[in-house]
Amino acid sequence: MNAPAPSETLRELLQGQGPLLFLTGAGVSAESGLATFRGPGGHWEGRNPMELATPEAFASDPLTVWRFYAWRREQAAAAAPNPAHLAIASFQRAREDAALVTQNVDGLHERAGSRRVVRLHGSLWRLRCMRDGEETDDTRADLGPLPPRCACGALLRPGVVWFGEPLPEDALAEATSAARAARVVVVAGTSSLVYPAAGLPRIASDAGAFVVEVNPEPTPLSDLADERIEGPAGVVLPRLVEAAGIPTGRTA
Ligand code: BJW
Repeated sequence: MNAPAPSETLRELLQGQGPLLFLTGAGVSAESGLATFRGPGGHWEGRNPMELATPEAFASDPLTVWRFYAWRREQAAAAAPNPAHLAIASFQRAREDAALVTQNVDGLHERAGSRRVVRLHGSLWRLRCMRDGEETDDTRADLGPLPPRCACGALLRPGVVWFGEPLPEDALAEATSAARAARVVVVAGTSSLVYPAAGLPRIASDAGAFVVEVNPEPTPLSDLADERIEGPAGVVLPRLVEAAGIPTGRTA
């Protein structure tokens, strides 16, 4: 797949020192076979995921919402990290000052080897008790009868952030400070429609960062971006990492 090469300005910035921020969305996992939210194939049993990813949907029909998330867990467990995830992990290994903020809940960045992942929208692999809010890790392939229940008898819910819910305070604070500090921000695979995540590149840009958008399609961020690289993240991100002089382990 063809994609434009990074500009000379961007190559120099990538080779230089100074904090860099990757901000990722569902498009980064598309080449692992996971559907994006707003793209083709995003519907589940004919339903729009945006109608299921709400506290209201869960309150009125926890079983259906849980069936959707059990399916998402299965899909994510069966998927493997792709060259985009691996490239970011290589960059972070080589450069201590590279931050990764993701809206994804699939765990593929972690499985690619990224050790420092700021998760803005939670994780498919965390469960939260509806009675006391306590969260636990749970990577079981089979959750048993749905909807799952806590040992205390209360309903469990997925440990993700739905529309209208606040983002985890510490993650949002960390992401905002990484945006303010960044010299370069690489925004990959997000429609840049969902706030507050979509506001981070503006914060970075206002603080002087060079903003790069990696996406086959234009988004509301495109006009603000200093550089747009139209192409799939799995092709473009390894090239950016190579442009920085960091080996990605790729042979082609
Ligand atoms: C490729 C590719 C390839 C394809 N390579 N690219 C300010 C203004 C307006 C509204 C708001 C605002 N502030 C807050 C709001 C409200 C709301 C919001 O943003 N609404 C907008 C939609 C208008 N935000 C919220 O409600 C947030 N909460 C909040 O603000 O709380 C405030 C509060 C404070 C105090 C008390 C109470 C409240 C919460 C947002 C939660 C979002 N949750 C979801 C579900 C997570 C769980 C789950 O996964 O099921 O997060 S919704 C969904 O959208 C998911 C995603 O993380 C998120 C973003 O989607 P993403 O990743 O961008 O995916 P897509 O599908 O949209 O785009 C994919 C892109 O990839 C496309 O561009 C493709 O072209 C591209 N692509 N293949 C590279 N190979």
